[in-house]
Amino acid sequence: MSASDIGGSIGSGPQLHGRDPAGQDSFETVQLLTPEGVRVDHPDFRYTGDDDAIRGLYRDLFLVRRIDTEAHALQRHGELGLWAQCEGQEAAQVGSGRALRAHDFAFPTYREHGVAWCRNIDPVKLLGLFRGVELGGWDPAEHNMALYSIVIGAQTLHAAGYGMGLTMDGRVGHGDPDRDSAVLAYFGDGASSQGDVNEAFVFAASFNAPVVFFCQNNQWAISVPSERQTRIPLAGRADGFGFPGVRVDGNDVLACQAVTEAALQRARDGQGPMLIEAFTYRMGAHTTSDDPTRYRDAAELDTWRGRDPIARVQAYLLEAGTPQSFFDDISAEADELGARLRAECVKLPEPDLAALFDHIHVEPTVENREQQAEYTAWRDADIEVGAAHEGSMA
Ligand SMILES: Cc1ncc(C[n+]2csc(CCOP(=O)(O)OP(=O)(O)O)c2C)c(N)n1
Ligand SMILES: [Mg+2]
Repeated sequence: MSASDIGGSIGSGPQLHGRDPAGQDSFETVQLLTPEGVRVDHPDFRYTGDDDAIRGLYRDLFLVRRIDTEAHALQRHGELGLWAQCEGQEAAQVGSGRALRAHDFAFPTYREHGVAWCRNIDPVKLLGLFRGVELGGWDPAEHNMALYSIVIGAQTLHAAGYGMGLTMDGRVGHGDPDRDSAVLAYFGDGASSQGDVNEAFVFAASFNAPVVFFCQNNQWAISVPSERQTRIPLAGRADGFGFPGVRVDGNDVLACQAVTEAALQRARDGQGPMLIEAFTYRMGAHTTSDDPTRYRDAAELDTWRGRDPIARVQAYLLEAGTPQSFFDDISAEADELGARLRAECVKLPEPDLAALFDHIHVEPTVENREQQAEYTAWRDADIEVGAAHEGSMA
């Protein structure tokens, strides 16, 4: 099976960036909305929504960016220990996230704030993890989205296993939209070098699992550029594993949604895995602990600012006659969301550390209970010593 079976093909495509040491620009890239906001046709992939749907996507993109900006500011104010920005990757995340159906399941990394938004996860829950007061933040079964994975690539194996389980449970290939399901596994260009990711590809291919592997190639793995991860475009790797690979303009929300919808449907229909490489750019730092000015050119960032995923949707909508009041309303909604995030972040409750022991196994072992008792005895003694010490100082 090759990429051309589903529409992706190797050929000349739009030049999307300046650095090209690995021949990256020679792989066809699916694009349906240009950086100038002009809709273009593709022979194999079509965005089927109307302008109202595109206005909905604009709202998603705009609010996700506000979540990211607010969380970044909260970290700088000392309210979060860390934040991993998704600025620049909103289209890849919202486009793919909106392609999911309610009963599909997503496996994210730590940067998929736009996907969490599409899975109806309250962004305050994202802050809990980065504030260090939550072990995860949400119930994966409630949202059909796993918790963030900091262990690079590990979630792709979980996704492959979950996909194999869907097949065993008879939830693939019945032509029943209420029953057939697929899995969307996110990972980065750096993660593509991990053994876990390659093992997940092998398992998913061998068992024809309904898994769509969605690689956000944001061109950096902390300070390591993507040309140190691969000498061929990442989408081309799929061929070696026996499933199709398609590269999509990751800053084009329409193309990301159209390609992911096609791949998920293919998986639900029982045609097995597929790799999507969303070619995008990490506009921010790796995390708030990183300083990208030490390893990348300011000019590169400027080039990619010109391909902003939100600006092109706005340009299209303005040209299509969307009134300014629509954009003003979304902006006001974003202000409200930002204010809520700031207010609720600082009110997040401190965790009861003794409860950690409750979550190690479904049924706690005798050892778990003993350790919990030992911890609470130590904690309470410490509190008493502290209180006595305070008393003696008075
Ligand atoms: C197994 C493992 N190895 C190393 C790390 C340290 N680490 C954290 S992020 C990162 C780079 C990941 O890059 P990429 O996959 O491109 O994702 P991005 O951060 O660009 O979204 C590394 C090496 C880790 N978290 N887990
Ligand atoms: Mg990366």
